[in-house]
This record gives sequence, structure tokens and C-alpha cells, in this order.
Amino acid sequence: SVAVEDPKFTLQEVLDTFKSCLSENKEVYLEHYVAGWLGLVRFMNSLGSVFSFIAKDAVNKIQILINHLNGENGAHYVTVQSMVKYELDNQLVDLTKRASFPESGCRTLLRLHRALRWLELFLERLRTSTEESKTSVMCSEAYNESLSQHHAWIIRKAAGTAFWALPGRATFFDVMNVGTPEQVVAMLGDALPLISEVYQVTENLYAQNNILDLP
Ligand code: 1PZ
Repeated sequence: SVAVEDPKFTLQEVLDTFKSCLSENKEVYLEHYVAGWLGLVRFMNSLGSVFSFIAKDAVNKIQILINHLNGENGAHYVTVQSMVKYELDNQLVDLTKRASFPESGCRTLLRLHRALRWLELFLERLRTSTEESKTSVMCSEAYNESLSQHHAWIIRKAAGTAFWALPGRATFFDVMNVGTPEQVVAMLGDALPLISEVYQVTENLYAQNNILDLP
């Protein structure tokens, strides 16, 4: 597991990455956003192989964004704001159906953005849960309230099946590697407003540009 490879790996570090995402004038740095996601994927992989099909899709999308960042137009991809402007101004986004630009930064990031909302809802449930709470229930409730609305039936079915393989609350807290349950709850209380702000800034940007439904 990740915890064995890197004894310093904790979910706190991952969530802290999202802290560095926002610039003073509330722009979202793509480099840090991507780094935050890579950390989440590492965490997800440490939960077991059942989640690897989910992690694989996330990794594909992270890689697409890294390629944009490292590409010849990388300077336009420094922030999510500059990315959206650059791709829209230059007609590099498929707006109605997937055709010429299946790997636009805008449509790719939108998928991670929607998943971030799931994460926010799930972690908030975890934060306010009790010892008796079931992670699978918290996870599927959060999913049904967010990401599932964007998924086809077959994906929803597969996701629902994977949720039942989630470790219980106590194990989940251990894997986070943050400390006692009380410390986990406190950490989540600190981290969630930051994730929420990154989500909201991105959501507003996409809404203003009318690109919340990119195919
Ligand atoms: C800790 C437990 C993990 C539960 C994760 C809950 C989310 C379930 C999502 C199931 C996604 C299944 C695989 C691929 C789906 C893709 O079709 C979609 C749309 O992309 P497109 O087809 O349009 O290119 N991909 C996504 O919605 C992105 C999903 C990313 C999931 C990341 C989960 C983050 C986990 C963090 C762990 C703490």
C-alpha cells in the first residue's frame, strides 16, 4: 500500500495541496489542482484494487491535463481561468457533441470538477459521522447527490458495486494516516472549506462561460 511505500503519506498532505490551488485573486492553479488529484488517486489505490477502474479513469484525465501543461501551449494552462479563455477563444472545445477535441482541457477538468463535489459531500458526511455509520452508505449518498447525475446507467451500476467494497469507517480513518478519529475530524473540518472554495470558484467560472454541460 501507499502507506508502506511512503510512511509520510497522509490524507492531510493531499488536502493541503488544494490549499495552494487558489491564487490571491482566486484563480485556480492547474499544476496544484492536478497534484491534489494525484494524491487522491494514491489514496484511492491504497483502499484496494476494486477502485482501480475508477482510479484509472481519474489518472487518464489527470494525464491529459499534465500533457496540456507541458505542451507547447502550456503557458495558457497555468490557471483554469486562462485555460478556459484560451480554449474557448481558439475554438478548441467541443460544445455540443464530442468530435474534434475529445481531450480539451475544459471537458477533461469538468469531469474531475464534478468528482470533487462528490468528494466534498462524502468527506462532510465522514466528518459528521458516528462509529456506527457505514462508509458505503455515506459514499453512495454523496454519489447519488452529485456525480451519478452525469453517469450512464452502466457506470452507476459499477460504482454502486464498488462502494460495497469500501473499508469500514475505522479502517478508512486509519488509512488516512492522520491520527486519532478526533484528529481526522478536525483535519476534515479544516480542509473541507478549502476544497469547497476551489469547487465553487471553478463552478462559477464554468457557469459564467456556459460550459457546465460539455460533452
Ligand atoms: C474512495 C472511494 C472512491 C469512490 C469514488 C466515487 C466516484 C465513482 C465514480 C465512478 C467512475 C467510473 C469510471 C469512469 C467514468 C467516466 O465515464 C466518467 C466520465 O468521463 P468521460 O467518459 O466523459 O470521459 N469519469 C468521471 O466521472 C471521473 C471520475 C473520477 C473519479 C475520482 C474519484 C475520486 C476519489 C477520491 C478518493 C478519496
